Amino acid sequence: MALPSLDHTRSEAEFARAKQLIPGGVNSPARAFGGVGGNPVFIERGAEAYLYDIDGNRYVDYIGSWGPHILGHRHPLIVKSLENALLRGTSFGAPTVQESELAELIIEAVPSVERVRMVNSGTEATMSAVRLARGYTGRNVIIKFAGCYHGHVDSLLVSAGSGALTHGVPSSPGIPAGATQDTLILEYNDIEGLKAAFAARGSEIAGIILEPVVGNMGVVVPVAGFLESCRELCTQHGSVLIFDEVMTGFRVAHGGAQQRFGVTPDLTTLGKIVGGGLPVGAYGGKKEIMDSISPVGPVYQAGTLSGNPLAMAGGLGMLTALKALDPYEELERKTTVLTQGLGEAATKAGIPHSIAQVGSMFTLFFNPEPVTSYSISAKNDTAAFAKFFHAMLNQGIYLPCSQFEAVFVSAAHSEVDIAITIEAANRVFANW
Ligand code: KE4
Repeated sequence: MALPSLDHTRSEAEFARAKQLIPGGVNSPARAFGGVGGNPVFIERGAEAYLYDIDGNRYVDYIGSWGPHILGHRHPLIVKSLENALLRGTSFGAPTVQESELAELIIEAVPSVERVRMVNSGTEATMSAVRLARGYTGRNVIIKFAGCYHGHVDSLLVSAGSGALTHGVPSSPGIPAGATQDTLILEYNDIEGLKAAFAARGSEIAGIILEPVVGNMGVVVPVAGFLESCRELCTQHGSVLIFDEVMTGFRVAHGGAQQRFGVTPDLTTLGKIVGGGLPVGAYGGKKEIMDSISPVGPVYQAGTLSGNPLAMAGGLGMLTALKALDPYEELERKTTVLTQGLGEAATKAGIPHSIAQVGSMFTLFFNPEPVTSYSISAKNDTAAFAKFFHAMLNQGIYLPCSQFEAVFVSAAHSEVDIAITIEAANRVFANW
């Protein structure tokens, strides 16, 4: 049976227009369909578990804005919080009570965070956390792991995942050697390699930054002992352990991956969910370390719209709702039904694959080998993924447009949505 194909006439026209105005027609390369070919669809609106494009097509949305919409689009509590904030104004450049209220909810949810600073993106959060680790320790070397993506920070845009990996530029031009000479790149899940690095240069290492569950190589789960080794080695050598929980924070548990895996970092970076769909990043951790940040200490970081009232309202609506609803058990159950169904469909069709899932984030890899590191993820059959992606899109299923990303399930996805998705995959694989 031939698979359907949706009409994308208006999206194609708008994409042609956008490309005359914006590099690649997008304000973030991850959206450009570079990893799957074809043209992005232009979205008119989102509601609950669905996106509606400008050609009138409806999609079950499994990106959720690349992570933020864990409760689905336009959750009433978030909308109400934003509406109330808008009545008071959009930005003041002065402290507001709402910034303290969001800080309290973050500190309550993530006990390792004793002080927290709001910024405007995950990139700002990781950039600031790395500067803080260096300023606090007086050391320069930062360890990152190949395939992890921490935003487009100069010193971290080396062997990076997500869009950098998708577009084949894990180490971007335009970054002087001086910015990356102190960035030590290791293999994720390689405990012996980590121990060797500390044995050789421990006294120089300001810190480690890692995704405690990787989303940006596709989902990669830490092997037993890996996070614990990062913790122990940082403690032994006086280095700062930074968990980049921009994606995993409030996603894999209310307290993030550090709660789920029981390993406590010195600093945590947050983003995505913490803004409820508005631009919010945050970094926080031990008071002793955070007190090095201006104006208390000498490490400078600032931002005109940091703690912006509308963004705070988005975050307050989201975290208040998550605290009240506690959706995590049901989210994980629904996601497991989906991954089992997708796995059975691929197996029935004899398609080589593996699946990695933590909570409500997962990746269906077109790679039979369990993906535990960048070198393995680099062997993914991206052409097969692209074929799957478009065939699903044309059945109204909107997946991340790259094999090196995570699929996100929200509290708004119904059992019917999950069943529709599994059925669509069976149709795609039956026509493979
Ligand atoms: P932003 O600067 O894009 O808000 O956050 C950067 C970032 C930092 N750390 C982690 C673990 C992240 O996943 C991200 C951003 N994630 C990508 C998607 N995997 C953002 C999508 C995009 O670049 O458009």
